[in-house]
Amino acid sequence: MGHNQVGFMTVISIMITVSCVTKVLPIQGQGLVPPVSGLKYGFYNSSCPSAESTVKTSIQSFLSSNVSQAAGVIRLLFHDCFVQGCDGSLLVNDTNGEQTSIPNRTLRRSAFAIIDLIKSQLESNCPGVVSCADILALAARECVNQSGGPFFQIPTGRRDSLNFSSNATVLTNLPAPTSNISRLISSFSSKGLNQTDLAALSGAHTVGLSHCNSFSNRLRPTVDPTLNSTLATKLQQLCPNSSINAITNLDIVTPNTFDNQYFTNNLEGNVLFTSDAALLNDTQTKSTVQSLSSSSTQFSKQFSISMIKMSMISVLTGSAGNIRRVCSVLNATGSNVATTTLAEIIIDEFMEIPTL
Ligand code: HEM
Ligand SMILES: *[C@@H]1O[C@H](CO)[C@@H](O)[C@H](O)[C@H]1NC(C)=O
Ligand SMILES: *[C@@H]1O[C@H](CO)[C@@H](O)[C@H](O)[C@H]1NC(C)=O
Ligand SMILES: *[C@@H]1O[C@H](CO)[C@@H](O)[C@H](O)[C@H]1NC(C)=O
Ligand SMILES: *[C@@H]1O[C@H](CO)[C@@H](O)[C@H](O)[C@H]1NC(C)=O
Ligand SMILES: *[C@@H]1O[C@H](CO)[C@@H](O)[C@H](O)[C@H]1NC(C)=O
Ligand SMILES: *[C@@H]1O[C@H](CO)[C@@H](O)[C@H](O)[C@H]1NC(C)=O
Ligand SMILES: *[C@@H]1O[C@H](CO)[C@@H](O)[C@H](O)[C@H]1NC(C)=O
Ligand SMILES: *[C@@H]1O[C@H](CO)[C@@H](O)[C@H](O)[C@H]1NC(C)=O
Ligand SMILES: *[C@@H]1O[C@H](CO)[C@@H](O)[C@H](O)[C@H]1NC(C)=O
Ligand SMILES: *[C@@H]1O[C@H](CO)[C@@H](O)[C@H](O)[C@H]1NC(C)=O
Ligand SMILES: *[C@@H]1O[C@H](CO)[C@@H](O)[C@H](O)[C@H]1NC(C)=O
Ligand SMILES: CC(=O)N[C@H]1CO[C@H](CO)[C@@H](O)[C@@H]1O
Repeated sequence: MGHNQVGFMTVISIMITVSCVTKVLPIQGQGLVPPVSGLKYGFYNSSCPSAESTVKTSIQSFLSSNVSQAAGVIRLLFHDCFVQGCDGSLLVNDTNGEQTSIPNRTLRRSAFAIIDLIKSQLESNCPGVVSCADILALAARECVNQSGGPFFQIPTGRRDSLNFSSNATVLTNLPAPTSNISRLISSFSSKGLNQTDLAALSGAHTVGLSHCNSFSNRLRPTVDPTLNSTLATKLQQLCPNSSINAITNLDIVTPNTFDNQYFTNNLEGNVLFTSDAALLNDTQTKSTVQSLSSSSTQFSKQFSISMIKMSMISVLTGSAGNIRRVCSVLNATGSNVATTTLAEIIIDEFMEIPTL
């Protein structure tokens, strides 16, 4: 073997080594937030080494047809975690469950379908190993990064709920878009999230859509004076009365990019909900809005920290709960059939049904 060939073999073997090493992704930001008891960074390293990369590549393919899908998945994590913890209970499709409550009526069916399909892929790679609650947390993490936001590690090891909450429980746990600042602070604080987390996480409204219903309280009977008057005029044209429930972008400047634009919009009165504008009514949340508006680096870091914290609310770990076979169906029901289909991702209801 000549010298060159040895060199060549060495390069090949380095490449092989490097590609083996990079299979388990370097843990970025692992130290940002210590995991709660029972969760670990890289929980599936040995039981299902492809878990995180499968979620990543699946989300890549779903977003390649329309990046707007990212917002639907990110919102699911918020709704799952705030109601009975990040336990996949929201994902269960039942006519009496969490999905039927008022705040859930604007969750995207396509987002539920995305989670069901990722689960079915993981069930063929690693049967019975990866929970729906973890898939949702990892999928939301990917959606943030793949729509332009930061990448951060999420501790895993969540288990799935054996039940789901009543629609009345959902209403008491999720703050309404008409909430004032004291209601928002107490809601987040009851989940272990402080004012910095509240302001940073509200920055998720840098992507996605809203129906007129959700902000019509700021247009009628009188226009909220804290709403930017140029935006108020546009929204009145879009939503002239309560029978029109059109949709519009949450971020009026960079609607599909996960950036810190939401905070600048907020300071200019250009956010849709009372709950967004209310962040300026508390000195602590206001100062977070100001500093995240002026630094995208600080936004990336604080949003990552707060998302990790949110993703650990009241998790089931160890031998609690179970690992559901199909995310939209409780194990006990026995059925193995997902209630969602690929067609629901391709035909996003936000595209085909402009009104509720
Ligand atoms: C602070 C309390 C919050 C309130 C009151 C709130 C309320 C809402 C409302 C009313 C909508 C629009 C629904 C519609 O009319 O279609 C919405 C959309 C959205 N929310 Fe929030 N939200 C809050 C916090 C969060 C958090 C913490 C996250 C995630 C970290 C989040 C992520 C989203 C996303 C991504 C959308 C767009 C969904 C889509 O396009 O499908 N929100 N939110
Ligand atoms: C999984 O692997 C990563 C990267 O080597 C490591 O940082 C992490 O601690 C591991 N986690 C577990 C639970 O083995
Ligand atoms: C809860 O669900 C029931 C039946 O599924 C429905 O009749 C009721 O209106 C819902 N309540 C709320 C608050 O969404
Ligand atoms: C729940 O199941 C019903 C059919 O039983 C279906 O029409 C609906 O789209 C499903 N919802 C979700 C979120 O998958
Ligand atoms: C998305 O994550 C990758 C690491 O996986 C990182 O290099 C990239 O900068 C992230 N995107 C943004 C916009 O931060
Ligand atoms: C669901 O189960 C959990 C324990 O895993 C329990 O704390 C919760 O109260 C139950 N919720 C309902 C609606 O039964
Ligand atoms: C905030 O809203 C709650 C109801 O959600 C109400 O009880 C409270 O009086 C309001 N606070 C202020 C300062 O308006
Ligand atoms: C919120 O909690 C974080 C730690 O998670 C801490 O760094 C921050 O100072 C707290 N903010 C407030 C306003 O208490
Ligand atoms: C209203 O929004 C525009 C940008 O759309 C901004 O230039 C203007 O300063 C805002 N007005 C106020 C009072 O903040
Ligand atoms: C903020 O407080 C002011 C005065 O205290 C009030 O007029 C305004 O409605 C509040 N805004 C929000 C969004 O709660
Ligand atoms: C869920 O149901 C399947 C099929 O009955 C079973 O094999 C599996 O062990 C169950 N998972 C858990 C953790 O209960
Ligand atoms: C992407 O989806 C959104 C909402 O679902 C829709 O408004 C938009 O037109 C779609 N974009 C493309 C390029 O299909
Ligand atoms: C996405 C989702 O589950 N939406 C449900 C919300 O509640 C309505 C009314 O109960 C259901 O019809 C939707 O399927």
